[in-house]
Amino acid sequence: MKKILIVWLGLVVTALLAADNSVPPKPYGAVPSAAQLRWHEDEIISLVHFSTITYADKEWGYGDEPAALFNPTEFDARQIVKSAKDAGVKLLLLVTKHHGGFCLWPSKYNDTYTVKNSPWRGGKGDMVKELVDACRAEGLKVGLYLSPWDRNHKDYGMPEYVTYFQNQLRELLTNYGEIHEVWFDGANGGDGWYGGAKCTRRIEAEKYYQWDKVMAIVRELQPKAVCFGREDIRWVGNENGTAGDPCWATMNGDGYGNGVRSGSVWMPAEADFPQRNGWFWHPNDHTRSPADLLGRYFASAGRNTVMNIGISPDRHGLICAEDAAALKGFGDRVRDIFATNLATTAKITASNSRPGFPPANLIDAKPATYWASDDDVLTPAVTLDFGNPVTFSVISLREYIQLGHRVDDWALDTWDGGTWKEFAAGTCIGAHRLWRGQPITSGKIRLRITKAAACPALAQFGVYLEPEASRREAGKALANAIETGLPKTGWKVVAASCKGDGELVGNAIDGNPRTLWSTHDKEGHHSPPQEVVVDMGESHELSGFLYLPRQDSITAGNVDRYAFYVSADGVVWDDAAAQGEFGNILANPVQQKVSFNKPATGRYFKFVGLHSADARFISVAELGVVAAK
Ligand code: FUL
Repeated sequence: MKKILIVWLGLVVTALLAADNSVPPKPYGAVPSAAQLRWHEDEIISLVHFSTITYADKEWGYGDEPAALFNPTEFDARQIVKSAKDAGVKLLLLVTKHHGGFCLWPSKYNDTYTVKNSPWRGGKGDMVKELVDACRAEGLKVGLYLSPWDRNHKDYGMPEYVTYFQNQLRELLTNYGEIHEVWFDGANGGDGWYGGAKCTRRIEAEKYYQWDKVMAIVRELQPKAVCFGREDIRWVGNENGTAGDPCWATMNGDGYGNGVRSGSVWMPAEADFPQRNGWFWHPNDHTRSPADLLGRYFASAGRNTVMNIGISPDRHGLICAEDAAALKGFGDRVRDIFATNLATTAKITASNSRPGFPPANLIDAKPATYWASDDDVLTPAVTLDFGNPVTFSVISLREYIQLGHRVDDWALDTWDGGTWKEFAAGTCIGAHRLWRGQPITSGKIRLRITKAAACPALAQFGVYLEPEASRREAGKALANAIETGLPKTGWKVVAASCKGDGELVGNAIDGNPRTLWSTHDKEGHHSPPQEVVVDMGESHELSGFLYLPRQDSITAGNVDRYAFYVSADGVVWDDAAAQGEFGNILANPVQQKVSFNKPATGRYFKFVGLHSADARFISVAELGVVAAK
């Protein structure tokens, strides 16, 4: 009897399967791993930069900033995590050790330069643990950034350091529970303190760290983690949070940038940028407004990348009120825009659907269901019929990326009662593609896939109306804040080591950030050091100076080491009022603001570009000075 029942049940199941003739499309090209898929879903993540250099006003530590500086008396991990969560952040990446080498956890491999050696929590604290615990309590995933470059370590450049680096990675990936992202920065080798040697150490980054071993540690200890900078996730190529359009998730091997259509590996881009000008907190820095962050969200998460906002605790160990408010303001705007998907009220039809993959899957709010066309239908269309006209200004499209990047081109139309009118068109969709425009009113919206490499498979077609107040703010271009400092009226260049083609040296003080002084002329390039002397017309008491690198997306000539002098008569020059490094200026070419240790008074200043990254010449978009209060 039991046997008969089993046979009968078997027949019923077979019959049911035969009736469901739905066959999913075959994947096209490279597809994401499970870990990459989870990362795509996070959409907004955040890097936290905090170290001894928060107290030394630097972007890159030289490696000799005393551990005794590190004493955030009000440090509150929960406040930091909550501020990020208010912005909609799903994963928080902690910079456990930046290039300066100071470790935020009491590493057993380092007795000289960690939180153990600082006054914070009496040398008994573990900041990585506190932040990880706070993330878990607030429901955020955790990622860890460990800088390969270490300007503190005496062995940097030698095999011993690689062992140290790998030991630390093992320690971090063992002691702090589940980690979802491991971040390796690309800045590597150069000058540093190196245990007191104070020298330059160059390494061959691809070979030196033994990446195969490093990756084996990551895979062994944290199989759910994606790795930024190697194999899984690539850098988008700038630090302003904007992806190219298109920005494909596929690549041909490691690298960075906007991807390669039909590349052989799935290695999507992360678009990182600091919420302030720099990655570390600096006094009197600017914070980006909610509207600015929202613009970057559309240009990153809305272009098939993950948005990574860099947040930075201040010297108290807190996200300052201004930054916390901007993060929340941004999160509120995103939540408001996407609160109501108007598409769910429409009748949805498709020009073609394969059995089992109806267009209704596009508006069911389930990322796991999708609409797909028959294999031989590469340019299908989907129509939303609202019955009555609706007003919208944002469209959200998502491919079912488990099946790869299938769509090349698409277009959107509205129905004016008699004909269809195209209002938007684009290329890559991928994990998420957002269109943001002026409000449009129509009773029908149509999505046309106009080119695809394989039959399209889409998980979402969303339609939203951005609140008027938020839309009005959007007009502001995404620009980095530029300070002018003291007015430059009456300023004159009185000497320059090279005036540049056509006496361009005046461009350095013309108040126009778009014009440049570069030290090349008919004779060719003039390599650093190069200097300019400016007469300000009258004497001022100064607290610092401003250097604006070129803002034309080219980094050639950007000064990365400087000296700045102030003089009463332009003849006698005392010691430099400031001398140092513009850390990270290549990746993040924003205005540099340097504060003097003590005010300097004079009518003349001299700016010396001691070194530039490409070492052939220097360039300056603008110089300025800040008056002492
Ligand atoms: C860069 C680093 O050099 C910066 O200091 C920062 O950590 C950023 C996230 O990556 O390239």
